[in-house]
Amino acid sequence: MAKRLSVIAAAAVLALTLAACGSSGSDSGSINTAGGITETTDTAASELVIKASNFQFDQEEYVVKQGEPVTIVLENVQGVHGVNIAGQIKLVEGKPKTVSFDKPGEYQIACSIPCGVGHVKMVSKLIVQ
Ligand SMILES: [Cu+2]
Repeated sequence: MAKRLSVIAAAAVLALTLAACGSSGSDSGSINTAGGITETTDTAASELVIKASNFQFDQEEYVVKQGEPVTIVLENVQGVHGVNIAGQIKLVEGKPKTVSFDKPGEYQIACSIPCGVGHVKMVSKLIVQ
């Protein structure tokens, strides 16, 4: 009986998870995230290319302008890495994201894919001016 109940519970959790996924995949317009980063579909955006290798990003600091849409592109020069900006924007190679930053400040860029022994050292800074 206990086993049967846990199967039902697992099915319920799965159903909830799938429902949540289905409702969050909006690609049109802007999505406001909690910390002042807005995801946008603006086609006039400039490009910020972040190159990743084992185990670092190609710059310690990347600078963008407040309020200007920028398409963040990840290029894996060596290894397989991902980009996580302050836990708010995550992207991988081949799937750039266009965002704008609502206010000046600094955000941490970290690797989002456990890539090996140097993974935790893969940290850079994004400065919004
Ligand atoms: Cu990595």
